[in-house]
Amino acid sequence: MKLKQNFKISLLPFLFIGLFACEKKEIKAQKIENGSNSIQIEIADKNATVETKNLLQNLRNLDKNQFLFGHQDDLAYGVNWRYEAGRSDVKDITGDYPAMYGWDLGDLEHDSLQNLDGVPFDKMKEFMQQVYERGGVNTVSWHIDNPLTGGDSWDVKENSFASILPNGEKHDLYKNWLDKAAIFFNSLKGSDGKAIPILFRPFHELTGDWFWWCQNVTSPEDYKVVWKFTKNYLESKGVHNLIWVYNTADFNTKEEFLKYYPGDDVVDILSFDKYQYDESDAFLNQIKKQMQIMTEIGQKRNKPIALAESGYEAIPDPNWWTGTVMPAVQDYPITFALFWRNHGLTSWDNPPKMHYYVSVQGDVSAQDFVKFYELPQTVFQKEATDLNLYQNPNGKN
Ligand code: BMA
Repeated sequence: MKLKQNFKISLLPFLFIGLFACEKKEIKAQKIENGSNSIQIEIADKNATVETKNLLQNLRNLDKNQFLFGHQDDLAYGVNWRYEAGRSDVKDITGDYPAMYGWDLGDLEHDSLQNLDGVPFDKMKEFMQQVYERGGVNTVSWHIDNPLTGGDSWDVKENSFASILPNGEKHDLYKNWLDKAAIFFNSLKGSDGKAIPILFRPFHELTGDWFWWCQNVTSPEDYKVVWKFTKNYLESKGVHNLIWVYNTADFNTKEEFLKYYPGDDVVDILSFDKYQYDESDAFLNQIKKQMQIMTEIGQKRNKPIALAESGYEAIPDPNWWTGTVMPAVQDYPITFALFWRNHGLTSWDNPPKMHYYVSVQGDVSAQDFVKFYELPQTVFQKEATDLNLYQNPNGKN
């Protein structure tokens, strides 16, 4: 649409916001129309709760041009604050919360009161409840310590993964750790008394070489056995609120992406993680290739796809959100894209540096993040609430 030349400049921003809002509404209306006749998917857990099944189906039904925007630890802390009720770096800058919230269980295995990044587990539960109450989505990863060495997730010792196999020397310890996860998952209840559905992404970034479950120290067979064991074991403990998310780091071919894939019957969503590290085009070129590969696999197997983690530390590029993230994902039907945590100044680097992945006020990328928020493709909390992600897309329940 061509705008009149003499249109009052001061009104232009309002017109644009209005146009975006209309476009957003149109896409949503299409989505709801498509909802009833869209492809049904089978959830991996045959006894999954109704809300968990509904969530998966609603993610599947999301308009292929739209995706949920997610942020790790969003409600717990931001670049310049820690534990202020209701605060969020995303909300500070856009006026809206993310639609998806990432949390990590690292250190739950030791009965620690807080996770590896200092988030108290009781607070995490409260945040997850708040998210569920307003119709947002929670996703969980687990930087689980190395059961063989007692080191952390990054302790890449040979045979660590094999040690948790059903006949392995650390299998009982692993079961003990899963018991704690089961208690945690079973304790997540909304004010309606229903279990809060969680997208669970265990043993993530498996094609990397930095975790004790990665491909350099783990065989595909062992990975698949442990995945299935983990799922069965949690289900045997009454956990039925999980959507199982398969996740890789880099890959170049379909075969590489699927080498450790434990099977269509035990996985609900396909995903990979990808970060930008420098100004070159490498990130954009590679992520598009990977998106294309994952899209084809997802279509063939009828699995929703996602960018489970991404980011560019401290976002030095003023147009990163609309100039790189959107070109990276807009041609592919991803259901969500989650950006990593806004820690702020690190204590573990010398000299300390800024470690955060969503723009804050005053950043060179701040305006662009607001533009990204306003795009019809990006779904934040207000829109997610309207989508009723926990209700039956066909109108029942
Ligand atoms: C990494 C960094 C670490 C953090 C870990 C797990 O990317 O953010 O500081 O401990 O993720 O959350």
